[in-house]
Amino acid sequence: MITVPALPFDLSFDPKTVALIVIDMQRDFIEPGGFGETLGNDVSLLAPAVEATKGLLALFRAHGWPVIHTREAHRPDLSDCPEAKRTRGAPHLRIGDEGPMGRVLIRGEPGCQIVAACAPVEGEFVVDKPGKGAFYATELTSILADLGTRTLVFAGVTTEVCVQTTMREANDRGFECLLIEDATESYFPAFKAATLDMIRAQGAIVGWTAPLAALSAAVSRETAA
Ligand code: TIU
Repeated sequence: MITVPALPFDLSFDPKTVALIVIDMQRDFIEPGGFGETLGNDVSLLAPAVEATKGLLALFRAHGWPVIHTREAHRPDLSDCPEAKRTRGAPHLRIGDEGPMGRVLIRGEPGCQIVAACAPVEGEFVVDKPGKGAFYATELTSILADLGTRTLVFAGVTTEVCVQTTMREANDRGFECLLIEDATESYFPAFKAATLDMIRAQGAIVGWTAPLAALSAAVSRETAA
């Protein structure tokens, strides 16, 4: 077992049943000209999550533990994008519109791709999801059942939207969830802080949080033993 000094208390997991899920580290959210910016956000606020996510990916790859990437990605005909989502807010580009990185949040378009530093490698799962939660209308449930996953380690963007939604879905399905604090960011720093608090409140009501360094050190201690 690996025991991570986390909040609100230590989390122990069996490395045979752990998986990493990296939520929506896409150009559309992280780079200028994409969906995040068209919603009026300062996308540079998400940049710090890239380095820690890269480190987390390296840790999982070094141990051969499963990695799942998600993308918020709609079909080109928008048949999986309800009007309630497409017409939300007053962006200058809506989902499906042609922008500087191709059609916004559409499968296969340049903006929809995961940023190069966190790109999937051979053997990793990539799940395209039409919603905020990664379990809704995707194959994630069966992927995790096949892997025998019990503990999910989370990274990605944005903390209070797709990351938190997916953590709550995972918690309802019986997974233990650990969010890596420096591998997630929000366009609203106060929302990130509040989300971390909400997740671990009431005795880990949704899950645990810890910095990457705490997980890495715990893994090194156990694998050296
Ligand atoms: N707008 C925002 O903060 N996030 C999203 O729309 N999607 C994700 O979080 N991936």
